[in-house]
Order: sequence, then C-alpha cells, then structure tokens
Amino acid sequence: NGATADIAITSHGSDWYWTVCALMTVSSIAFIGLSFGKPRTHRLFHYITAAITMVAAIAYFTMGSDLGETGIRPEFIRTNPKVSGTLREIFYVRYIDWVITTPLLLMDILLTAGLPWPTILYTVLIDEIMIITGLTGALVTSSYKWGYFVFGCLALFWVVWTLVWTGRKHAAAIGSDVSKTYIIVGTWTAFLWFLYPIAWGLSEGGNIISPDSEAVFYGILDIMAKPVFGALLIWGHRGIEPGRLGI
Ligand code: RET
Repeated sequence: NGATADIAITSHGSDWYWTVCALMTVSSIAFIGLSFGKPRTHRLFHYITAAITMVAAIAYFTMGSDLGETGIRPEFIRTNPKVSGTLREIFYVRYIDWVITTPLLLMDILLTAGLPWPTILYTVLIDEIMIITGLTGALVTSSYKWGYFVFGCLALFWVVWTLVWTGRKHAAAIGSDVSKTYIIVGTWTAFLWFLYPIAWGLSEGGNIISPDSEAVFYGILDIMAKPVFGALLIWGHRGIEPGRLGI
C-alpha cells in the first residue's frame, strides 16, 4: 500500500491533488448556482455537469489524502531515480471516478446531439469497457497489462468515432446553434480523451514518470475535461430549448 510504496506521491503531489479538489468543489457550486436561474425543466445539463465535478471533488479528496491507492510491483525496474523502486503507487480511485463521470460526460454531449437512447446506451457501455480495461491493466504487473491497454484504446476509438461522426451529423440536423455548441464540446472532448491513454502509458503502464508527475498530467486533463468542458457546455446551451433535443 501507499505507506510502503517506494514509488509514491510526495507532499507536492498531495498539495496539487488538494488544489484540484478545491477547483472541482467551486465548479460544482457554480454549476448548481447557475441552475437556479433556470426553470426545473431546463436544468438537465446543469445537474449532469455538477454531478461530474462533485464526484471528481471526492476522488481528489481521496487522492489528496493518499487514499484509494494500492502498490503494484512492476516486473521491470527502471534506473531513472524518480521511478525506480519495487512498489509503484496506483490510484485505483481514479477509475471509480471515471466509471461514473465518463458516462455522464457522454450523456452531456450525446444528449446535445439529440441522439436516440439506444446509441447513447451503447456508447456508454463501450466507454465502461474502456475504463475497466484501463483499471485492470493498471493493476496487472506483467506485460499482459498492454493487452488491456489495447482493448481500452479500441473502445476509445469507437467512442470518439460516435462523437465526431454520428453525433455531429445529428446535431447539424437540429440547427446551426446546436451544431456549433456540439462541435465545440465534441472536439474539445475528442482531443482531450486521446491524451488520457498517453498519461496512462507513462504512469500506470510504463512507470516512466513519477506519481507526482502523474498527478500533474491527469490533474490538468481532468480540469480541462470536467470544469472547463462543463462551462463550455452550459454556455453553449444558454439559448437552446431542451424540447428541440427531445428532452
Ligand atoms: C485508459 C487506459 C486504457 C486505454 C484508454 C484509457 C482512456 C481513458 C480516458 C479517460 C477519460 C477520463 C475523463 C475523466 C474525467 O474528466 C483507461 C487511461 C483509452 C479517455 C474524461
């Protein structure tokens, strides 16, 4: 566990996790605050987006406290002093966060495109495969971990395809304002989500960067993919009647 892992976060990593926790908390309050300006029938995107940052705030509370982690013994040992040792700290709580929040992010995006629910459900299921294969691979100590990584990447390709192709066509059919909002949040998401497997390969996968660097990499990505994404989405919906999206 973290108490004995020799490749683990330091107080710098922990301070950064607390900073991100504070940001997620403030964002949640802001999204809920903004919902009060709308009738209940027009709050769906506020609620989904606030739930995303609330879950993240708790995950970051956990990681700031150096909890929700375990040690794995990679079968290869690196000579880089920053990542050498026998036990690397793996924050499995990240994946508990993602298995809840990535489906919610997809709902935010795919509901904006007015996609039928079977398409949304299928995309969410494939997304869950992506997260769970990532968790499994992170905990595997042999090179089999890269097999799970490949499954996860295939799932990501399918999800991103749905975002940039299927979703874009549906959004365009609803109207130019919906299309514009969809393209902003969809492109932002497609770009950011491809950076997550890179962070994974360098940390849980290859043990190439230290857990403190991992904290910074994933932390910046999570800020972009949750609060910044949420602000763009809610701003984009300011003039869109939910009825036009079939909700
Ligand atoms: C993993 C490893 C396995 C291969 C792939 C991954 C992708 C993860 C993604 C995570 C997105 C997280 C978000 C969190 C909330 O802000 C699981 C790292 C492809 C895309 C957006």
